[in-house]
Amino acid sequence: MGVVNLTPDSFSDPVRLTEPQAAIDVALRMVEDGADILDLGGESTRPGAEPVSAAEELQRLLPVIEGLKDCGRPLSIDTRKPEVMREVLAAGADMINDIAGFAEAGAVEAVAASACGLCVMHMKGEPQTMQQAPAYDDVVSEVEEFLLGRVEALTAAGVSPARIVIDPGIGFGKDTRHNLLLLEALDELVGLGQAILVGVSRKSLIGELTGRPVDRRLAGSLAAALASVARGARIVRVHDVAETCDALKVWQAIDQAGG
Ligand code: HH2
Repeated sequence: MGVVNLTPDSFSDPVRLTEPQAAIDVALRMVEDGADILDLGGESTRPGAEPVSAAEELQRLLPVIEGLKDCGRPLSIDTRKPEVMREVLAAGADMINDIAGFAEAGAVEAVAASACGLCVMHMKGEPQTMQQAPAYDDVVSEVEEFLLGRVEALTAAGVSPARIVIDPGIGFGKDTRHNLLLLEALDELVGLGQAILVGVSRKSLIGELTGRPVDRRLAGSLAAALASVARGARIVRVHDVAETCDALKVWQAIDQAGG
C-alpha cells in the first residue's frame, strides 16, 4: 500500500502534494513501482497535528480520486470523518482506512451499506496528545480486545468480515517498547482471523532504533516491513514502494525456495 499524503503538514514527506496533479503523478509512479493499493490522506495524523474540517479534507481528496479512479488499483482513503467517508465512496473510493477504528459516531453507518474494504486501526487517545506518556497494563491484549470489539461492531451492522483488515496502529499512542511488543506479537493478531495491515514506514520508532532523521529511515523501514510480513502482515503501508517491493521479492524468493 503506497502512502499519498495530500497534506501540507505530514511528518513523512519532504514533497508537499497539495497540488492534485502532483499527487496523481506520485500515485501513478507508485503503481508503476508495484503498489497494489493507494492510500490517500487529506488530514495529517502525526503526533501533535491540528485537525482539519471535512470540507477541507474533501477539497484535497476529491480531485485526486477523480484523477486516479481508473488507475487499476484500489483507492483507500485515510479518514475518520463519516461525512468524508460517504462522499469519497460516492466519488469512487474502494476502501476506508480509519485510524479511529470506526469508533466515532456515524462511522459504522457511513460504510456498512457500501461494499468497500475497511481498515480498522487501533489508536490510544487523539493525535494531538497521544504520545504524552502512553500507558498500558498489557499492550498486546488491549489492542487485540479493541480490534475484536470493532470487528464485532462492524459485523453486527452487516459488514462481511472478509471486507475488514486490522492494524495495531504503530506509533498511535504507543512508545518504542509498546510498538516493538506489538510487532513481535503480530502472529497473535493473525489468530484473530482478519488480514493484518502494518504501517511503520519512516515512523519515529525507526528513528528511535537507528538514530536517523525522517529522510534517512529507508533501511530501517524495509527491515520493519519484512519483519511484519514474516509475522503474517498481508499489507504494508509504505512511502518507498519500489524499494519495499524489491525487498519483499528477494525475501519471498528465499522464503519459498524450498517449496
Ligand atoms: N499511519 C499514519 C497514517 N495513517 N493508517 C493506518 N491504517 N496505519 C498506519 O500505521 C497509519 C495510517 C501516519 O503516517 P503518515 O501518513 O505518513 O503521516 P501523516 O499522518 O503525518 O500524514
